[in-house]
Amino acid sequence: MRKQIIPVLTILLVVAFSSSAFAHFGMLIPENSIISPKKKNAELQLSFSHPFELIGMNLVKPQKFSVFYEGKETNLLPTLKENKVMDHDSFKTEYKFKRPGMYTFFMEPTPYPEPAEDNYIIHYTKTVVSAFDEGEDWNKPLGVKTEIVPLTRPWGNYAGNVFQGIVLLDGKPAPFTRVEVEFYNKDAKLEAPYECMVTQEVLCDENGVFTFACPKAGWWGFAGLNDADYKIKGKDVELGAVLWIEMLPFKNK
Ligand SMILES: [Cu+2]
Repeated sequence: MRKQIIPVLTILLVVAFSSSAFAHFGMLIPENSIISPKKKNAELQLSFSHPFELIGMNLVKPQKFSVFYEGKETNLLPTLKENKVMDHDSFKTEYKFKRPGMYTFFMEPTPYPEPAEDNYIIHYTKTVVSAFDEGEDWNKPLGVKTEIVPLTRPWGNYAGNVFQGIVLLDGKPAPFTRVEVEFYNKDAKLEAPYECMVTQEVLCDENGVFTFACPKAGWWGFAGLNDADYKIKGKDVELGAVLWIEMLPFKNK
């Protein structure tokens, strides 16, 4: 009996640790967070991935993918094209920014069954793009199930800046929410000195506010995680409020 149980347990543990060691993130990454009049088009990539370790998962067609501009939501689902990110199924689109201002892209994925955690994961994912250096009202919520509302302007930040946001769940601040933070290790040049440093963690305060200083230029993902008050097929559901921001370096003269 023992001899059989030990290998089975070992396999279970290996499976459990190998797939949950790094945090997964809904990813919505545009070519640039600031659009200049010289190049009005930008590609956006939609995926569900481990952004630092560059391990992909398959993303099925999202339930929702849209852009909010001046309070108006436009459905972009019909524009999605199949794509590969980190060798896994994902989507992309090409968006043309016609007018100045702030464009918030939003993806609500189809619930992802995660066998390692025996649950479902839904990451409500946002990113904000400023066209032609403009944008106002960047701290207005979209009004979705859960989201990060920025307290720091979500574009035009220097690497090293502090970023602050509020995690909302059902429109209300979610105190003491755990926020996982990860750097998108896009060109695979970085390695974490210890495995615990792949994903950084901060907690929201009693008002649902979190604070994080981004030490490096590039894309940073924040995922405020809460348990849903419902189940899917009898299993728990992890709700992620995910926001991606780009930190930029100074330019030399
Ligand atoms: Cu994962």
